[in-house]
Amino acid sequence: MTVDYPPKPLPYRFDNPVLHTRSTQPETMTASTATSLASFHAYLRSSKRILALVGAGLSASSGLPTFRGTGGLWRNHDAMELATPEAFSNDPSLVWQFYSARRAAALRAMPNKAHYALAELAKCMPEFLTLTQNVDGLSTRANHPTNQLLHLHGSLFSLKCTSFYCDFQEDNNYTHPLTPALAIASEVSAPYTHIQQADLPHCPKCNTGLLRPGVVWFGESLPWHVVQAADDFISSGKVDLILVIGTSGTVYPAAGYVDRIRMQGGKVAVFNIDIDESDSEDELSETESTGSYANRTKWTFEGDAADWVPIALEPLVGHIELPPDNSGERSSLR
Ligand code: BJW
Ligand code: ZN
Repeated sequence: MTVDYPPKPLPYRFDNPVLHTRSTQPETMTASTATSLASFHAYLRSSKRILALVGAGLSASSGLPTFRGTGGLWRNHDAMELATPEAFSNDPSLVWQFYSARRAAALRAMPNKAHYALAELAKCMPEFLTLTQNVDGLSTRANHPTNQLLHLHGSLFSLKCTSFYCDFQEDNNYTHPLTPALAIASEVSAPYTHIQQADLPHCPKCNTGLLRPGVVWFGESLPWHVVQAADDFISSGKVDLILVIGTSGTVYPAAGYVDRIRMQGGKVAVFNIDIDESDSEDELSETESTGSYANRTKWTFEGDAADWVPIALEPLVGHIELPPDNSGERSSLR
């Protein structure tokens, strides 16, 4: 069975109170936020090279849970504890059900306005690159140019053989469920049932190896060519600005890109539903009335990234609307 396109909206999308309780809606912007936005816009217009580091918060308003904090549990298991090679080797049935459920949820989710705003920025600015930690495929479905999008942590829709002797890897596999037995993992509320190893996905090349999701787990190296491409971009000229969108910035090496850009003299803009004190304290006060950004090294935009990112990028990308049939690019899923 394959998932239908356009995907059907999830019943809980957009009305999950957890996703929006702390959102500062841009329409209720304070005067100081408006001034801060003006100075950000001025700096954005002057920026020649921009990097975005994005995390799970980018896809939160598309209905996909984040890893840490509320929503970071899957059937009472900490998502972080399932995202390890040890968890997979101890209980491949449990870990495959976790990933099968996430594949199904990602296929049903729709890109939001922030995915589209970043895709538009890439189209109008060749020296813009998005480093995504997300594995959900939503940036690709928002038609983000693929040569300006690096997947640091792989993809839910890539598969790899676990056999030491086999090099099988498949990208862009959107089949759901991958085996009949994994159909039970489509609904989060379904009771957990153990699946025999023989009924989990197996390698079509060697016919013996168990397949695993093509994502990067803790303790594993990030794909070499992806790290290399990010390094090439950073070392080929000063990056004026890094947009840090919906990430807790706790996982390395991804989180390290922010300091690397700062050390080059680049400025930082943080988009997060939860801006902590350490994020906002080093925002220098500026000549607010003139919107000058000269002394400022950081901007913080507290609220839903899906609201804020399109507003922040508007001077370069124009007004972002969701496409009428917001199922993402079907062609990118084939
Ligand atoms: C919103 C919002 C809304 C909510 N709008 N915002 C240096 C120092 C210390 C440790 C290390 C180090 N270097 C390497 C390590 C070890 C380790 C690591 O970083 N550990 C830390 C936990 C300390 N790193 C690794 O192991 C990495 N490999 C590596 O470095 O290899 C070399 C090496 C090997 C061995 C030893 C040493 C070095 C690999 C890391 C792989 C991470 N993989 C995962 C799972 C991917 C597969 C899957 O999806 O299942 O990637 S873990 C998970 O965390 C996932 C995410 O991509 C990643 C980051 O999470 P993210 O996206 O930031 O999500 P959250 O939930 O943390 O945050 C969401 C944010 O959004 C929050 O801030 C919310 O407030 C916000 N938000 N709603 C805006 N609507
Ligand atoms: Zn194999």
